[in-house]
Amino acid sequence: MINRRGLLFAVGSASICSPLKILGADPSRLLTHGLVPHNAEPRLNDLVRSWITPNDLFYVRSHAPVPEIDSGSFELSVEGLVNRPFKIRLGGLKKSFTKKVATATLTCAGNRRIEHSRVKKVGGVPWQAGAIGNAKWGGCCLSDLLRKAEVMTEAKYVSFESVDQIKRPTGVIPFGASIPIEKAMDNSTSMPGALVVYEMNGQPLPADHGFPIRTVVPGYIGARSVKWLGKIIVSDKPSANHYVATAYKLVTESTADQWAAASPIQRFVVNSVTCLPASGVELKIGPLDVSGYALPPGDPSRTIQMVEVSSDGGGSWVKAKFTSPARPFCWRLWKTTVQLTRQTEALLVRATDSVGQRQPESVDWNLKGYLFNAWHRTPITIRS
Ligand SMILES: Nc1nc2c(c(=O)[nH]1)N[C@H]1C(S)=C(S)[C@@H](COP(=O)(O)O)O[C@H]1N2
Ligand SMILES: [Mo]
Repeated sequence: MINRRGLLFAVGSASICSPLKILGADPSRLLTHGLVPHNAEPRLNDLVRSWITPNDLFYVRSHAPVPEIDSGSFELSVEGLVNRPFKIRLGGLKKSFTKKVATATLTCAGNRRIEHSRVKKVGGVPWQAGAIGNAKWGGCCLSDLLRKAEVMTEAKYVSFESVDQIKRPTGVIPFGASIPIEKAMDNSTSMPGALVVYEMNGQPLPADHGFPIRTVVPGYIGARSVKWLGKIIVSDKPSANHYVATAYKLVTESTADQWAAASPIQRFVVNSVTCLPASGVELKIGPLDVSGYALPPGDPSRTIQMVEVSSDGGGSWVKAKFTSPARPFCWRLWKTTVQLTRQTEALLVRATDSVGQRQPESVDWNLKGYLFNAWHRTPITIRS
């Protein structure tokens, strides 16, 4: 499929038929799973180049077309179990609340789904390992907005509602999420529990990433970071939105009982991926430079402590060096050199966090292919 910027690489089965709009991400630099709604991820060799992911290389996951919003008149509403509900424009948000810039990794719960599908086929966007990125998010602390609104004592959850329009078999719905009130109000560390964001890496939030306003919830799966945010609703219950009540749960069968019994996924899990070399390449016997990313679990007290790579199927492991800091909620880039032998069939990588929790060798299959964090395997061929 050709567009005016050159070749598009369609890696999914999604058909690409709509005219292209450049909306922040650069489709010519991304593997495109679909254009409307836009779903795309960077190639792993591009992704591993910098600790901060440039906006045009940041994965995009949208369930509907980007809504058209006039940022001058657009109002964010804070409502529900609060004494003083209010509405605020982008200008007001910038003026009335202290600006906070925080670095946090965003990752889709479906990252690495394509590997999950090899165990047994799953539906959904067939993500490789690029549905992850690390950005400097600029905005204000959700807790500051909630304090201004005066949260009532009955409050247990804070829900986010978007203004996008997602077509579902049951009708058109907005995207939604909710987080516990403790997470929403958390201001205990240098990292706020949640941010109301209007800047990404020093730029106004690109349209694809939620312009003019989105939430970013450090440590939680990407689905809790709601783009094109229209409402913040304080409640005594979690959101009834489809993306909280049904999707983003770990189930093995689509039965009403299973959906009801499972709780919504919130935190992401410890993970690591080899980005270089690419999967399937032909290489010579001898030393090989390897690099990639590792993600701590979304727990404020944990960071990445160790990354190990094996070129002999897990018989021996080489410890990688880190090229970025150990921080909660942020990925950590690593590199090392391994020896390839005639027997090498693949590279394996596994990460361990600061309390000694190691990535599992394999994971239980789930229907939607979420939270895949088995040891990452890069098959290679030895040149004879
Ligand atoms: N309004 C809205 N917010 C959304 C989504 C969406 O489709 N609509 N997708 C969610 C999902 S599943 C992910 S992984 C992240 C992706 O954020 P990004 O596109 O900025 O990378 O946004 C989340 N927020
Ligand atoms: Mo996602």
